[in-house]
Amino acid sequence: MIVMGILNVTPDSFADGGRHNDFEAAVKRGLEMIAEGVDIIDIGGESTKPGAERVPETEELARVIPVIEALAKHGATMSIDTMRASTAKAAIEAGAQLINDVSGGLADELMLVTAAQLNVPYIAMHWRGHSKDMNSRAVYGDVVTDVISELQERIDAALDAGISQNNLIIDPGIGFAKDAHHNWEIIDSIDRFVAMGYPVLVGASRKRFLGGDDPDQRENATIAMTKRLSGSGIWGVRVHSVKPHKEVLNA
Ligand code: PMM
Repeated sequence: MIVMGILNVTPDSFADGGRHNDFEAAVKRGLEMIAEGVDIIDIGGESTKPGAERVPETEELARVIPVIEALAKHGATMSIDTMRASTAKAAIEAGAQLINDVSGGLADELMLVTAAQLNVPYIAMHWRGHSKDMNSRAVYGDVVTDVISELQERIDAALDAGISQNNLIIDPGIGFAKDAHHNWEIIDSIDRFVAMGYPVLVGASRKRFLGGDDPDQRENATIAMTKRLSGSGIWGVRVHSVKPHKEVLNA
């Protein structure tokens, strides 16, 4: 199972916001993750925490592109965490190898066709709308069935746009338009997502449903989550700390 390390070059992400917000700090953290054995570094320039406002494209590019260029020189494998086709394209050209789109192609109508043209792996996450008001969209009949059918629609749209089956990765979108109960139901039924036939990425790291008010204090629960998921057939976990996850997976 792969470990994707989170590198948010943002002032306001919920767990690491402000920690790697300048070029030097971001590159330093990226190099640390490489030393810790990270498989993919996920670089983002726009916070998606509940309530977050959008960041202009120029600002997003200014945050992520220099960091991607610098880490590419060190041989890093990187994904670009963006909802914008233009940012995805610039990031791939700067040296990133995968696109991680939390909106699954819904936020930018050019995203799917751009990912198809770039011919790189594309992570489609389950999403119901921008962070500003996503909590009000956490209404489901049966959450697992509904998320699977909405993800299937995104898979179909991605394939229609020309993304190859081999390049598609899916993600149930833990914490996106979902309350704690929804998140746990998805974790408990992760085998149903694996059965959809695509590699599955899970991003539970330090999210609120793991308990407590301080994201840093959710680290032990995050490591336990990785261990719990390790036998489930998922492709990878997206996490803030890398070393403990590598250790628990090798234990
Ligand atoms: N969660 C966040 C951001 N990007 N991408 C994927 N594929 N899956 C996730 O669960 C996910 C994501 C939440 O914000 P963070 O970057 O501060 O963890």
